Amino acid sequence: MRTETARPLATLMLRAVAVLIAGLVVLLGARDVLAAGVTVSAEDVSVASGGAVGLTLSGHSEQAIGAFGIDILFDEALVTPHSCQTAIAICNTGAQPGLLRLNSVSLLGFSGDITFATIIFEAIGPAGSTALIDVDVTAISDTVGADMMEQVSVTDGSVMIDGLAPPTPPGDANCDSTISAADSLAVISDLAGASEAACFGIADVNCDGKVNAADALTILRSIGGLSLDLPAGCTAID
Ligand SMILES: [Ca+2]
Ligand SMILES: [Ca+2]
Repeated sequence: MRTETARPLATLMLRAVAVLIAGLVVLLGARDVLAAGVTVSAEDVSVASGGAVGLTLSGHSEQAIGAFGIDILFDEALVTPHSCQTAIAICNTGAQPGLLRLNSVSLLGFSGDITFATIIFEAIGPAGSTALIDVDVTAISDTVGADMMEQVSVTDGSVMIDGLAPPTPPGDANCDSTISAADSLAVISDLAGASEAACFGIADVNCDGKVNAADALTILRSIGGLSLDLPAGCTAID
């Protein structure tokens, strides 16, 4: 009889240990998921020397992000930021040489798939060089201010400079390597939905973070040699 009682007891104990181990595995797994809870990734893009290219910084977070600071470091001898398009942050393209700074705060927060910013870089380095785009999350918290740094996983990006295609300077909305009235028309036509401008993304020539009719006007005024009202750090197109 003692043996028959001891066997079910041993079985119960084994089952309890198995449940405990399973629980630990689930907990450890949950911690790993939490550890990779926020992703911030820069693209790898390529552009001809002398041209401009949009590089998007995007990511994902299940938990709402209430505030963040992101530094983007790059070799200023190879690339220079022309403008920065973002709907959720203040973007300073001229924080320091080789440094672009994004800062944001939101009471409601950002979650799900997030586009932090699209930066228009001009490739000023020689063909064959590659500029590392170093992403550094300097601060991040949830909507009540709790730190989320331990959840962040960052992927750096790069701008590969090649000589394969003719360069497309900022404002060259139709990608024909020259700035002309055709670019102004291309922007307006795209906005109206009449035809798509192949390089619409690099047409934010007044550096206000969006491409609209004001950019079409700025292109025309630039061509005509007329005065421009550009914010500090926004270089006029040639
Ligand atoms: Ca053009
Ligand atoms: Ca603009």
